[in-house]
Amino acid sequence: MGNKFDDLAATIDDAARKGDAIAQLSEASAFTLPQAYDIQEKSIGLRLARGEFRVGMKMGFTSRAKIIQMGVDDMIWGRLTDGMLVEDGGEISFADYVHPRVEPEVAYLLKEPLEGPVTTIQAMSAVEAMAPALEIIDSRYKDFKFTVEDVVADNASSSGFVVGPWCHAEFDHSNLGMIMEFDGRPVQIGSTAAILGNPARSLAAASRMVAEFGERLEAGWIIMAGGATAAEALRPGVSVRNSVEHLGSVGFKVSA
Ligand code: OOG
Ligand code: MG
Repeated sequence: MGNKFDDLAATIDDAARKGDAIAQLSEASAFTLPQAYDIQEKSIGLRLARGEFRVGMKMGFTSRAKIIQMGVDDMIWGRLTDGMLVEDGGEISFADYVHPRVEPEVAYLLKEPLEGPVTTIQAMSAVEAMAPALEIIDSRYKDFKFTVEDVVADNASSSGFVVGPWCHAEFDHSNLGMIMEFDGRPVQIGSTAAILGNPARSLAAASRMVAEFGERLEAGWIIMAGGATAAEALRPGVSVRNSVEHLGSVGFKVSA
């Protein structure tokens, strides 16, 4: 039945569900970036068909630290569903993942839709609130290595996201210090300034980038601005916390 992209979407969805590493999809036959977003849409479609619903989107490679760590120099985005949401203070099971990593982020909650190219001011006027956040990324590819097309097809490595307390965002949050701790020990220290100089720029970029694929950011959606620092490998038993200046903190635990 399905065409080649349906098959690739099913392969990546299976790998995510089973927590099994697979070879990069493009090794078998190359596809373009627009085709990679098509595979992503189809694989998320399989999650939606199982009853999950769309709750937002995530930006990737919005900081130098992430670009350098992963060797991919293009901003990318992925789709977030309710099935990926991990409760603040909650626990995840290491066995559900392939080789999970975590990175400190901030998240925006939209009160109005955002469509097409917008300025950062326009983007911020659609924001209800912002929050400290953590993203759990888990590439389905062996050794966490990929091309830009492969990582886009793999929903930009999204696996889980944790959002802390929401607060109003009508203040200059372009340079807030952030500390990510493992068991109370700092493992990454950064600033929201690492995210395109101001995470509001990531939100504006999100609106522009999804429009290229016929989407808009919807009211009620959560937008993850992208990792401010390199990601850290998770391990069983670790407690993770991201504290952001003025915003408070968010955390979760990996079960032993
Ligand atoms: C791709 C996802 C990048 C970010 O915040 O930059 C990302 C990856 O690093 O596996 O989520
Ligand atoms: Mg991220």
